[in-house]
Amino acid sequence: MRASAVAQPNIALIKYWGKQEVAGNVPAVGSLSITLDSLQTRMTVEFDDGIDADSLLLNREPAERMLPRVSQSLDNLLGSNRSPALIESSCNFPIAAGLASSASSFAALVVAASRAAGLQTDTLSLARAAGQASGSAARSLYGGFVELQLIEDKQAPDIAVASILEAGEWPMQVIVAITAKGEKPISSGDAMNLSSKTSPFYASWLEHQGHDLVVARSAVADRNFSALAAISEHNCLKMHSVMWASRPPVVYWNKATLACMETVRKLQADGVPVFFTIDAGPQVKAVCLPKSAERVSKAMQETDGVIDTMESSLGGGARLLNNP
Ligand code: 2P0
Repeated sequence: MRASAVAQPNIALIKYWGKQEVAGNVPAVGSLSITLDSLQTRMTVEFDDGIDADSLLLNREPAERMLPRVSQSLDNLLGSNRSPALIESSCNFPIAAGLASSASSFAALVVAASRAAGLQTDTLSLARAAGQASGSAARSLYGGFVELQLIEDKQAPDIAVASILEAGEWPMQVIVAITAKGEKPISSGDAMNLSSKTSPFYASWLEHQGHDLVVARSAVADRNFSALAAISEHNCLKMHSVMWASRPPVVYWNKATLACMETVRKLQADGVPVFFTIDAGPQVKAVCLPKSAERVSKAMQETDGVIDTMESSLGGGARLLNNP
C-alpha cells in the first residue's frame, strides 16, 4: 500500500493555453514539450485505513492549500471510496513560479498512487489522470520530446500523449534563469480562463496552433534546430500576447525577463544555437545545443536581474522508485 515515484517538469515549446468547456480539464489546444532531467519531484503515497483523512507534506512541511487538489486527483484515479493517503512530496526547485512544479508533482503522484493501490495502469491512462489535475502534467509521464494531441469528439473530447523523440536522440541543454522567487500573482488555470473569455486574440490562438504543431513536429523529426527555435519563440510570444490582451491583463514578466530575452537575442546574433521560452511566470528558459551550454549559462547568469540559474539536460518520463 506504499510506493514512491519521481517525475521531472517539462517545458512546453508549443504551449498549452486554454481549456475546453467540458469536464476533466481537457486542453483547448495540443502542445509539444521537452521533459527535463535534473529538476525533480519525488512523491511517496501510502494508503492507510487507520487514518481519518489524507495528509500532504511538501518538503517536510504540511501543505494544506495544495491538499484538496491532490485528494481530488487520487479520487479521480481510484474512486472516492479509496483509503485515506499519507502523501510526502519533495521538490528540488521553486514551486508555483512558472517552473511547472504541478506537472512533475501530479505525474509523480499518479505513478506512485497507482502502484500503492496495487494497480498496473498503462502510461497513457496515467497521463490522462495526471492531466485531469494539471493539463501539462500529462506530458511529464513521457521523456524527451513529447506531444499532447487532442482527440476531437463532441461528446467526450480526450487527449493522446506520446514521446516523439527520446531524450538521448537529440540532446539539448536548458538553462533556467530565475528572475523572481515566490508565487505567481494568478494561477495559470485562472489566467487561461480569463484569456479565453476576454482576450480578442484567443480565437486566433486556437486557430493557428495546429500549424505551429506541424512545424515543430517536423523540426524535431529533422533535428532542425533553427526551425524549432523560430516556431518555439513565435508560439511563446503569441501565448503571452493573448495573456497581455486579456482583461484585466495577465503579465508574468518583469524587467529581468526582458533582459534575458535580449541576452538570447545577442547570442543568436553571434551565431549561438539558442532560443528562449517563457511560461506562466517570470523565469526565462534558454534552450540550446549542449556545445553552447557553457556560454549560454554564463551569459544568462551575467544578465541584470537574474537571481540564479539552473541547468538541465533532457530526461525520461515519470517512473517508480524502488529505493526511495
Ligand atoms: C504549458 N502552461 O504548456 C503552459 C504554458 C503555462 C504556460 O501548462 O490549469 O498548471 O493545472 O491544467 O498545467 C501551466 O498550466 O494548468 C501550463 P492546469 P497547468 O506548459
